Amino acid sequence: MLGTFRDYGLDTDGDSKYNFLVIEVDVNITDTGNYTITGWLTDKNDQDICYTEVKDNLNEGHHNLSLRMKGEFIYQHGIDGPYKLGYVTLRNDDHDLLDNYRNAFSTKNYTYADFQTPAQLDISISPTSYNFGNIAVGSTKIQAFTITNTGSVDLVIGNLSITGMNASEFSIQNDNCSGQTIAPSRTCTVDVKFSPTSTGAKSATLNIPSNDPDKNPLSVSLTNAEASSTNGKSGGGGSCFIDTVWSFVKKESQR
Ligand SMILES: [Ca+2]
Ligand SMILES: [Ca+2]
Repeated sequence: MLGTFRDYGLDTDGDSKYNFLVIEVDVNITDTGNYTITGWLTDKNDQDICYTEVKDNLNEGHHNLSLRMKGEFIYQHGIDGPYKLGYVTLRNDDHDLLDNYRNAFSTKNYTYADFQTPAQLDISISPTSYNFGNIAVGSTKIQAFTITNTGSVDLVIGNLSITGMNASEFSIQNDNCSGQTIAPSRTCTVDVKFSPTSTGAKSATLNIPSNDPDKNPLSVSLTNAEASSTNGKSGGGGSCFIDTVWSFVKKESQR
């Protein structure tokens, strides 16, 4: 049977923000076995925040188990406490419902900002695109790019690559980024070399895969002077985006 409850905030990484709201549950067991306690956390208006469970093999007698509610969920919910254990259940190995309570417990008066800010995965690069300008056939130009971890957790970078129409005329050099783990606010650098083998508009894309879910891969446009002047002429003062799409459509239709 479920007994009394207590709560406290638990900071596991020393940044003074609670990684967990822990609700301790006293439980009285009459038969030794495996048990699961599941708790649903709600705000004071009965809106769900998250749920968690704790499983353990318990001997007959009194025990104290901890439900660890993830702090990030509480922060994201954005409502100050007190929070409530809106529903809690005790089940055995056969999933039989042995005990349950609604609105079992109300926590202390936390504010949501007491809890952990969600981890942010953010990659950025400078420059965000590059035009190598007018490079004669047979000569080369090298441009450096700096990748920065602008998030709050480690950025894991995969293998950089160059793809696109003229990929073979661009190459990656001095790659200090591929396969590296970049700490927050830290940077890595990579060079891209452009060596045109013929005249005309050239374009390719530098691809940077990483664990940033909304920019994977991060794409950097690589062009030369002819590529940009082609786009400029065909547009007649229209938007660059439409010019680019139109020249792409034309190239596709010529195939
Ligand atoms: Ca913390
Ligand atoms: Ca991101």
